[in-house]
Order: sequence, then structure tokens, then C-alpha cells
Amino acid sequence: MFLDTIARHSLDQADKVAIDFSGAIPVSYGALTQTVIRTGNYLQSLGVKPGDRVAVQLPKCLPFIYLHLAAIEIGAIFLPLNPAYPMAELRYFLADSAARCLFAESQKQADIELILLKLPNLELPVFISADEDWKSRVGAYASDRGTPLPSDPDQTAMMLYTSGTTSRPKGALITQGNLTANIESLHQAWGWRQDDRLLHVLPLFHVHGLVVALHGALHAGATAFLLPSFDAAAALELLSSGRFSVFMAVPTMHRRLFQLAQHRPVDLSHLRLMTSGSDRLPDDLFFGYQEVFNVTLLERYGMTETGMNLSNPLHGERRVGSVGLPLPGVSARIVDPATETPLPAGEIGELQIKGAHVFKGYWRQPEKTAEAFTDDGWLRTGDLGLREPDGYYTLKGRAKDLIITGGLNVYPPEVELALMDHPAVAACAVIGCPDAQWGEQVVAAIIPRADAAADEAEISDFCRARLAAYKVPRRVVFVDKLPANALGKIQKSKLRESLCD
Ligand code: MLC
Repeated sequence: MFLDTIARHSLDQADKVAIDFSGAIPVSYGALTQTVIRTGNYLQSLGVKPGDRVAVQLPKCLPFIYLHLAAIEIGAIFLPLNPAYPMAELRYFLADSAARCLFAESQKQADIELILLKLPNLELPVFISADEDWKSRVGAYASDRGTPLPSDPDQTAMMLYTSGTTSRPKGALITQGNLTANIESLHQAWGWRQDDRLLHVLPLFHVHGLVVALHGALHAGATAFLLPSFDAAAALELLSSGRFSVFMAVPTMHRRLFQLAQHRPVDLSHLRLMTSGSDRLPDDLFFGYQEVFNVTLLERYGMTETGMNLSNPLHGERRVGSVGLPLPGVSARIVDPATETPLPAGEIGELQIKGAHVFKGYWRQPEKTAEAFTDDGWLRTGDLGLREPDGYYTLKGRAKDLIITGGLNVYPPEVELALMDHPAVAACAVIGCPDAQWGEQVVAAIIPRADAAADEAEISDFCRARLAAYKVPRRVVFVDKLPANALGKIQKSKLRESLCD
């Protein structure tokens, strides 16, 4: 299991800094392992049992990391939740997951206690301060484990919510074996080294920041320096300092760094690996980075259900516009979306993935799990793409109507459902329009009710109370009708043509 590797580093290099969280005392591998075990014993003393969902809605902080590793270590299921979720969304995730335990910030206690009344499974709410001295909370618990749990690759380690194009968000179950397979293949592909120093600017509640970046560094026995949030100026100064060898970000972050340095180039070629993922890397940014930073970004492709699948090579051609080659242990194929028969190189179809890193299914959604896989076990990614004759893959859009903004996924039905609750909305459709900063921006087309009135600001405030800020439409357009096909299904491609510039 990947936690075993961290424990091994705590024996081989106990004093080496594992996590250097900005503003906090650096944490060595020895201290990390001890605190994780103490935290596991603390969780067990609260009553957390194997298989229990431990939800954590905290900002990026050290307690988040301890809880994450400890929950997995004691066989519980770690469930990270975006701190930006308003109460309505939080309540859905806690109810759907039937979480038994929740760690959240003290300042949310009063609001959360109100929703707890309707969450009978949530017996163990714990309110903490993100910057509290964690040692004083768990220091009294033993720093060794009597009988270590046998590691079980099929044991669910994490549950990560992903939204559906036709349903409410679903909890993707990621096993310990999935995490191990992923991290081992990334280590091989990206040549992680013990002397690597990662500058970590990503949120921790997603696969990108948690698995690819943080697990990557810890598995290697390297040092991760974490900033609490992304600040382009601070990140650029740190990257220029020569202290770091690895950096990972989403295109919106790369765009901000590029814009800062556009008129005063900075040589960052001392970094051995700078990756981009979670959204398509625009060509101008790929070339812009080469010009301004003397760096060729390495683009890779993953998803919550799988972790990483494809990557441009560490050595060899990093091809602009391409997500590269299958990672070690990953099988990929392009199939005809209608017949699901494999297509020859150069033809566009659905990308499907197989491998030990692919999740085991959605929480309590057997039919959605069945829909996600073909009969012979390939995961349907919903992404369209083609394979070049030399094996590189290029994505060509999405089969589903997913919007990606700032590297975060927004599913139109979630926003449409919220809009439909507004008394002035008779019908609506939500689309993504291209945006230079964010990749795409959320745009809503609304048919207003004849007898009610609402303006853009009111609709926006209404959504803000129900949805995390990044899902709130940046533009609301009132229309008389929505383009529909003969079956009455709204044609989003037509809407995009008429509403996007
Ligand atoms: C913030 N805002 C967003 C947004 N993030 N709007 C749209 N999309 C987003 N992603 C809103 C804020 O609410 C605010 O609105 C306004 O934009 C400006 O905020 P900001 O302070 O400038 O934004 P910031 O906090 O700096 O956030 C930008 C960001 C963040 C790029 C740092 O979005 C981010 O951390 N993205 C990374 C997401 C990620 O890790 N994805 C990985 C998924 S895993 P207002 O109106 O309130 O002012 C995955 C698998 C894989 O996909 O392959 O990796």
C-alpha cells in the first residue's frame, strides 16, 4: 500500500522534511508517520470503524493531511469536501455518503449543526481550527499501532464526488490498490526522486492536488512545500528561487503565471518537471511557457475515477495539443461511440481506459457503475479523442456536456436544477463558453415566466446561496425560446453557437 512507503521513509530518513507547509514548522517523515498513527488512534477512540466515511471539509492545512492519511490507515473511507460548498451542497454530500464523522471549521459550526438535525448517520461532528496545534489534540494517543491492519488492495480508501450529466453527484470509490497503482506508474513515468522538491499550490480536495502532487512527493520520500492557496506572484517568486524541482498546476494557474512574466521573462529551466492537467492546455500557453520560462510544459490526462491515464513523456517529445501516451500499466483505446468497436489510428471516437488504477464503482449506484463500464471492463471516459499513428493521444472534446472552469468540473444539470427552483425561471439551459482566463465560463440561458420578473443579479445571488461560487453562471441571458430538436431535447451546440462569442 502507498502508506507503507511513507512508513519506510520514516525509518530510512526520519529527519528528512516531508511536508513544509507555508508558515508552519516543517514536518519530517518521522514526525509525519507518528502523527498519522496518533491521529488514527484518535479517530478510533472517537468510534470511527473500518468502512466508515470520514468527511473532511477544511481549507488546505496540516490537519487535513493527517486526517487523510490516518483515515485510510485505519481502513476508513476518506471523503474530502470543497470548503466552498454552501450548506445545501454540504448536506447533500453528507446525506448521500451517510458519513459517520465530519471534520469542519469551527466558524461553520452553527450552520452545520442546523443541517445535522437531518443527518442521523452523522454521529461524530468535530469542529476544529485549521491552524490549531494538532499535536495537542492527538499527542496523548499512542504513536504506534498494536496490530497493523493488513493492507487490502480492495479496501476503499477514498470517496470523491463527481457530478453526473444526468444525475446528482456520485461518490467514486477509490481503493488502496488504485492509489498504489497510480502512484507507482507516475513514479516510473515522471522519474520522481528522493531529492525532489515540489511546490504545491493546488487544492487538496481533488485528485490533482491530493494524489498526483502530494502522494507523488510523499511516495518518493521527497519534500512538498505547500502554499495554502494559489497566489501567482508568490508562486512565481518561489519558482524563481531555484529551490524547487517539480511544479504542477491547472491551465488557469499557468495562464496567470505566464501573464505575470510575459514582459519580463524568467528562466525556470532548472525545474526538472512542470506539468499541466485537469483541463486542456491551450496551444498559446504551451508556446508562451517555452518563450517566457524556457520550459516545455508536460501535459497529462486524468479523471477522478482513475487518477492519471495518459502523459506526455518526461524524456522525448512533449507534443503540443496532445495528452501523450498511456502511462505504465494503463491500457487505452478509441472506440466508435455507437458500436464500441476499436477504431484505427486517426479516427475520432470515445476514449476508454483499463488498468489497476481504475476505480471500483460509484457509492450505492450499481446502475451508474454498470453504465460507466463496458461488458469487458473498459471505463467509458466520455471524452472524445484520437490516437496518432505513433501512439500519442489527442482529445477532441467531450461526449458529455461537462464544463471545465479553472480546472474544476461543472455539470450543467446541477446548475439547471438550482435555476429551476427560482420562481421566475420557466425553463433554462446551462452551457460553457470559451474564456481566455478560465478555459470556459458558465453561461445560463433562461426563459422567464410571464408573470414573474428577475434580473441577472438576482439570479446570480440566488445561485450563490445554493452552489459553490465557481458553478454560479458568470453570464445570464434571457431568451424567448431555447433551440430544441424534434424530441424536445435542448440542443446545447446550437445554444453555444448563438451565445458564445
Ligand atoms: C474561483 N472562481 C472560479 C473558480 N475558482 N470561477 C470559475 N471557476 C473556478 N474554478 C471564482 C471565485 O469564486 C471568485 O468569484 C472569482 O472566480 C475570482 O476568484 P479568484 O480568487 O481569482 O480565484 P482563485 O481563488 O484564485 O481560484 C482560481 C484557481 C482555482 C484557478 C486557483 O479555481 C483552483 O484552485 N483551481 C484548481 C482546481 C483543481 O484542482 N482541479 C483539479 C480537479 S482533479 P467571486 O464572484 O466570488 O469573486 C481532475 C483530475 C485531473 O480534474 O486530471 O487532474
